[in-house]
Amino acid sequence: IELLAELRQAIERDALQLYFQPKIDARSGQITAAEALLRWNHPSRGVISPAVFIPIAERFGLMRDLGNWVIKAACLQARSWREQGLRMRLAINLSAQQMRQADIVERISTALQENRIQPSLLTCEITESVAMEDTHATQETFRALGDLGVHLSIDDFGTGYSSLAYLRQLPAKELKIDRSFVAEIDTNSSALTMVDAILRLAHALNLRVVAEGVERESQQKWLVKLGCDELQGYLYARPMSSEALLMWAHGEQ
Ligand code: G
Ligand code: G
Ligand code: NA
Ligand code: MN
Repeated sequence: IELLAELRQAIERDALQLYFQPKIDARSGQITAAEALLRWNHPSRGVISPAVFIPIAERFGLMRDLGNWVIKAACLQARSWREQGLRMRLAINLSAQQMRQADIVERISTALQENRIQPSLLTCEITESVAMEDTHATQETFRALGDLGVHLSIDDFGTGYSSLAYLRQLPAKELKIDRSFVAEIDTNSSALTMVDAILRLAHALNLRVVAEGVERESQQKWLVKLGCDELQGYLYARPMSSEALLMWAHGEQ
């Protein structure tokens, strides 16, 4: 298909872009991290969502090149920010296939070294459903990333089927509460109960908790009251270009 050939070209020609969305400390309001989110500005179709083209890349063998491009570009950006005086964690998303990619940890390790970034300053976000996959390759990657010193984050938490025993074994540092719970936290008491339960569980396991998709002050109020550690969403900032994030961060702090 046409889109596939164009995506291949876009990777080769660096025609992709990373946008970044901050995570905010719930107490201080300071930026703690920037999550890299991939964007493809197609010459005629406009901006295409990764929700559309990542599944295509996975299906047709392009995910490896695409994922490696993201890893390099994100680390390069983190270095550039550091040189401009902006220090914060960097977060990237890893797909199911990337977790099974044999040299994924080596790729990440190399990109960090080349840009002199400490592994502990990188967070890899992996969705709950992928994290719970007990294929040998996925679990091996989990362990090796933990050994490298990279922080692991369980993304979209609450939508999969975690067993508590399993969750306890994962070398994760962070858990992100899925947007669907946050969306209803201020209007639906069962969503509130879920978020409260997730926070208690996560804190008992020594995980930091990020709420994603925060759009309203009433949601923020509940999340702070329940003890959520970090917040992310349109209420604070939409995903934006690296230049915009630099300006935003300097304005905030
Ligand atoms: O940013 P947006 O809402 O368009 O993202 C849509 C989906 O694509 C989200 O699930 C997000 O996690 C995923 N995504 C965005 N960027 C990347 C990336 O660089 N790698 C992977 N694997 N997934 C990404
Ligand atoms: O799956 P993941 O959590 O990585 O997806 C991140 C996606 O969520 C990005 O595509 C981003 O554009 C989107 N997003 C970020 N903040 C908000 C928000 O406050 N509301 C909604 N609806 N989407 C958001
Ligand atoms: Na994410
Ligand atoms: Mn998420």
